[in-house]
Amino acid sequence: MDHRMLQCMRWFGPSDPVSLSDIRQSGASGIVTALHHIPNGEVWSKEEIGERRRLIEEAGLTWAVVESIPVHEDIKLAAPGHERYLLNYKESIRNLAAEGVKVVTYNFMPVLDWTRTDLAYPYGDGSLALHFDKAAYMAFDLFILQRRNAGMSYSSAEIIRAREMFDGMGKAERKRLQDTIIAGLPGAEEHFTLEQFSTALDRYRDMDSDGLRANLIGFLKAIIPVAEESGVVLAIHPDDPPYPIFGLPRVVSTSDDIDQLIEVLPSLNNGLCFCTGSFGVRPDNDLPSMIRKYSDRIHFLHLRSTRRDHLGNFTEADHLDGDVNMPAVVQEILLLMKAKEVSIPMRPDHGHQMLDDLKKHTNPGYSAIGRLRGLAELRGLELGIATMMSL
Ligand code: DNO
Repeated sequence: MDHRMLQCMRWFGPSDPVSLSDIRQSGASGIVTALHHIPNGEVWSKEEIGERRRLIEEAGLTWAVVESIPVHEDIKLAAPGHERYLLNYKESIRNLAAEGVKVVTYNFMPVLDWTRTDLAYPYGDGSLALHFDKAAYMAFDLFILQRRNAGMSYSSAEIIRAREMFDGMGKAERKRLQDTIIAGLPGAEEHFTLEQFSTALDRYRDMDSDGLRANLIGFLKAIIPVAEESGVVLAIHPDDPPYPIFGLPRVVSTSDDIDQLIEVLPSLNNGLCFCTGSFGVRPDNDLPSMIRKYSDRIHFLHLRSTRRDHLGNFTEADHLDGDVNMPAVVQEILLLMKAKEVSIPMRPDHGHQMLDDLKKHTNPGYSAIGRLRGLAELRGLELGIATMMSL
């Protein structure tokens, strides 16, 4: 029997400008979605889950993966009273399992989900890409947010670069940068004003990565047994970008980070969302060997590539271009799916805003055509490799 990736697309729910029928035409059969309208920390009821599942199935698709049940900040901080949110999380998992949805993605990044500084970066071929400019990020941190002790996070050469960047920006550009960083990207359930953002960061003032890791382990110790009982696998999404920002601790950026989580909780329900775009920003993450190493706990795949430079900047590249060696990645995935006789859900992560979508209002990174291109390329790559290797 052939073991191919289960082709999925992310859908943000009924208000997504890309409809389920659009997704059906991309050739994907699985939907990746979340109940974004339920406030962070509250229970996802069986009724709400069932209603969403039916909507997806009526469109001829299946709800393959939850991305994400957000983890309440109080859990990440192990703040007094956070047990209530753990109970709610467990109940949401049981309810999802009862409705047949069994792969749950989440992340453990403090305060912000993924972060970029530019959502419309000219890619050079007429399309627009998502981009992270380290100097712009530092300019925001040092001169707009004016975070206390921010200067200690950077070298003097970096501070000079940030100053030049800041001085070269007009008022509107500064505002756009601020909104891009703290006003919330698709899937991030939080958005902040400058003041709220400072307050949110402040709560982590005394927490280092060991402290955050201990809280993640506390979360997993509470949730994994429930996942095991209900047949649900958890898939943690890596930090994006995979290095500390705003002085916040980071605990899911490298292979070493993952090893530490597995050591304490070896259960295979304690799994990964293997995001090649996030891990791939670090040259010390060897993606094919990580896929081999974690082969039995990769429950979900985000395939995307970035082009990085030595200054810490990165641009989201075409799916088969950039620094990620996608053929090597897909080959490893095919080998592992064959060996384990599984079919892992995959979505083309992000895509450029291109063609007709340039005229439309789209969710940054989640316009239809760019992702359709990504999916088509990845599907072809997979079929080509599988055929050549008789897999
Ligand atoms: C960005 C996404 C993230 C991801 C969450 C998972 O496009 O990869 O928003 O969904 O971090 O919890």
